[in-house]
Amino acid sequence: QIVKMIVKRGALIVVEGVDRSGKSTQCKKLVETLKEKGLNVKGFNFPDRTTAIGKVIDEYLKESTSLSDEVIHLLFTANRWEKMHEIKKSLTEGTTWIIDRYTYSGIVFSSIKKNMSLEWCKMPESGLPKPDLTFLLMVDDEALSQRPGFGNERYEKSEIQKKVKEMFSDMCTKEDTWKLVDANKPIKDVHDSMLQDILKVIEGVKNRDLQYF
Ligand code: DGP
Ligand code: NA
Ligand code: NA
Repeated sequence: QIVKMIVKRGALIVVEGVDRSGKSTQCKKLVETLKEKGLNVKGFNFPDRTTAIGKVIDEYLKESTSLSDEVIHLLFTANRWEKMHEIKKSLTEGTTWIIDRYTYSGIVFSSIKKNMSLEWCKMPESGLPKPDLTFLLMVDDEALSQRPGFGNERYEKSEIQKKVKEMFSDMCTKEDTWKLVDANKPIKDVHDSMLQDILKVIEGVKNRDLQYF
């Protein structure tokens, strides 16, 4: 008799939000907590600045290089594609991934630029795995102004962040796998609520196939 081992897949969880909304802090804590609970989990942050493409992106963000809007858009997407083989394999082997920024940042940060249509921006993302759950961390403008200031990277300007915030909010109301998170609350409260949602999703996706854009 052949006993077939069925490996339950891991969940693909994405955290989006404006700069300084606490994404990185929450991602780090979530990975720690899930590990403590004995779950297989990995944290990751896009853009991955360590690859050859990532180094060009890093220079672009630091404004030490300039590229056309189309070219940088495709590089950010390529930076996700170059990690995809590893992520997909790992998900099917049962590891949950918590990813700080993904396709949605790609679409939003590019499509707010002049002459960059939403449809064109979405095209190269087609075929990437769809997150099982996407959190949108939202912070009131007033609370945001109390947090440590912006750095001096290309997009760290209030008029850009305002447009980004509006477009993310709009996406969040339209997509049923998105969850709005009130990130004005203390770090621990935000963490606890995100954790509960993630645990439910990990349980729920076990026997469901990964979806693709
Ligand atoms: P982070 O390392 O998470 O702080 O991201 C760096 C910056 O890059 C941030 O301002 C958001 C922006 N960004 C992240 N992903 C993308 C993307 O896919 N496309 C574009 N145009 N910008 C992105
Ligand atoms: Na940032
Ligand atoms: Na546009």
